[in-house]
Amino acid sequence: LDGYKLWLNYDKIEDPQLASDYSNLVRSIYLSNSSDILKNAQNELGRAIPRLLEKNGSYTATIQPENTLIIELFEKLPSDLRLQLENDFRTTNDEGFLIKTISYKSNPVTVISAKKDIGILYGVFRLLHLMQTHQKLTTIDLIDSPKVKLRMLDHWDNLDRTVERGYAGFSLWNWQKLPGYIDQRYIDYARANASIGINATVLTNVNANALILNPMYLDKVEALATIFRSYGIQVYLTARFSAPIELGNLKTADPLDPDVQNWWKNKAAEIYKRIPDFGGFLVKANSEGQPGPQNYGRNHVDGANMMATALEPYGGIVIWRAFVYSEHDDTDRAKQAYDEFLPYDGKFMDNVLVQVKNGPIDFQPREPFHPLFGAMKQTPLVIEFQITQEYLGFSTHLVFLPKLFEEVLDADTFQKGKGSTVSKVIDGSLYGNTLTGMAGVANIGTDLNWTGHPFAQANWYGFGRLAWNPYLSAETIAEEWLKATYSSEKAFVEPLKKMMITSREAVVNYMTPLGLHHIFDTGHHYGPGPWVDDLGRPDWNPVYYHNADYNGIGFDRTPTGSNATEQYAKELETIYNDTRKIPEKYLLWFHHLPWDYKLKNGIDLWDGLALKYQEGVNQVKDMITTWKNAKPYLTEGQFKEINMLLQIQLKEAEWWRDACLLYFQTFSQRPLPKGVDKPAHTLAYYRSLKFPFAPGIRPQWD
Ligand code: BDP
Repeated sequence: LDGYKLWLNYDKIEDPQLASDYSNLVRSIYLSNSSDILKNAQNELGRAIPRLLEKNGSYTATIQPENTLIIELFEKLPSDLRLQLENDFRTTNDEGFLIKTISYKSNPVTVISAKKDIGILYGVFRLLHLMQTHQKLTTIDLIDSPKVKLRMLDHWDNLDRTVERGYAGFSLWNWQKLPGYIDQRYIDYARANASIGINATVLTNVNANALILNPMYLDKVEALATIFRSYGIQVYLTARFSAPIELGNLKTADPLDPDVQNWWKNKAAEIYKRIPDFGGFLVKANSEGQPGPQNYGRNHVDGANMMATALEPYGGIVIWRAFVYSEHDDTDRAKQAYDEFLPYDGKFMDNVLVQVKNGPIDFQPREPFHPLFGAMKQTPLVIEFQITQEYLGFSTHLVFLPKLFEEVLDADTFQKGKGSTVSKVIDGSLYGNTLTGMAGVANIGTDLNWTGHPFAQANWYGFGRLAWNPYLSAETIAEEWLKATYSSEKAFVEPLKKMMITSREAVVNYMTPLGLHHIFDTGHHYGPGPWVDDLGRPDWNPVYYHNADYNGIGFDRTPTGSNATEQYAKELETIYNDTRKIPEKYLLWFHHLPWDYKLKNGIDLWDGLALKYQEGVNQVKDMITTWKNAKPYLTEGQFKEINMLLQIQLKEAEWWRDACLLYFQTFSQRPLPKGVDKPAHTLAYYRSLKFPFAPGIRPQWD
């Protein structure tokens, strides 16, 4: 009831036909449990079957003709089963699996098989998901393999257990009680991740503390790694570039200094002695005040390759972030990462990946895709999404993020001709790289329901599913999640699915319609602050991004302005430069336009903007109605919790609309069009609102 079980509810199957079909399927199970991962597969079956079917499955010690479900590695299957499956296994990879009904000694049997233990665990989770979502399973034929190698959660967790941009309580990692005390939450976290195929976790914040690399903390990391390993999850840490100074008493962290290089080599040896399958380092360097190679006159390649050299003997990797924008550079911030990193293409070692945020600014409700995707051809790029809702209403607003992720993944970069989508860059198919990855900044904390908003669980779930298969549609994911979490009733699922899908456009509309961006209040990013103009750096100020004046609004990124459009392939550059061709969702991202500019529907920009804000508010009202109609399928508690959250979302959507329109109106000097509600307060009132204790703020931010 409290949401702790996530999508692994395993509610009783009420439909008698389905229940009897499933009972037949688990009447006689063979499952080898010769490793920790396989034991966890068995545990999961043992947990789920009694709940789904109110009876235990029965198990045999060896494979028998009477078995109805055989779960075993491909190479250990009896030869007549192997023969029937051989072909299928040509297309699965090391983490893939197959669930297939075939025959064994003239009896029908369902086989879950894989090349490696982890595939078996994934296969078991998938079978349970199919039951939980009431799929017909009398004959199954399902082969699935992940398309991306690193499916990774980035935790922005600090050692004091605060979480940067975290809105779901404190950090799950109880550093003080580790390694002695193993919280059941670590296990349930790993189960949830394994159930959707997440196989990597970065435990610590990118704004890193060097202490995590000290032996005392490494003992604790080792304890977590031991649990996560048995669910196929590798542990990574963020590495503070200046750690050799802070921990090693060296005078420098210069990547070309032999003592520094040795320090990292020894550190790697020390870590791998404890954690032989340690994943590697995630590094934020020379970005927002973090130390990096540039402090010593070196560049990102020098820094990344130095660490990669230390990790390479153990098969470890470096994930180097491209989230850079300099305070000394007055180039459009949206252009800086591309300008800085493109010249490094081909210069990184083979065990380096560059991690690029989905858009060129910073996890906005909507951004065009980052121009490095497709452009950086010889360097594997990890795409970084933000699952935690820093700029999308924290964990108060219901926003289904897979819709946003899908938009980015489906975007065509045109960098190798038509059809060069971001997905193909990420899964390696466009340029043939084998090291591939997708990272999501986690939205998970100590809240009972893990993610603060119950529907934010869908964003964790959806991220995992898309990391597994970037070609899945947001609709499919919404449906899977709704069924696994709430109910498989069509009359419930259909309207709720629609609500989830629209929720992303709603937040864009009531916060930053038509390509507006970064107009959030300072530091915490809670609520609107389009008027803010007094921060230390121009590119931290909302006025820098919207450029509203008496003439109009928007950021000119065409050749008459910053010319950021030149960083995209010709095909897109032409479209983005042309107000008649550009999709209106990106209009003010790329163009500064007069208030009376005519939108495609013939109305003036000012009116259109105001109507978009209103549309966002209306969409939240519709979400509330949908939720009310779903009441028969919900417990009182479930209904109430989300109803309260939606009411706050509505209030905040109205706040956004009113505050932004009143402010922009001081420039447009035009009345609100018909259909837009009158603001509840004055602009002075909205500007006076202050939130010194808004959650998730980073400690080092003033
Ligand atoms: C921004 C966040 C900041 C992060 C930074 C990053 O406001 O807290 O440290 O991104 O990704 O979105 O490094």
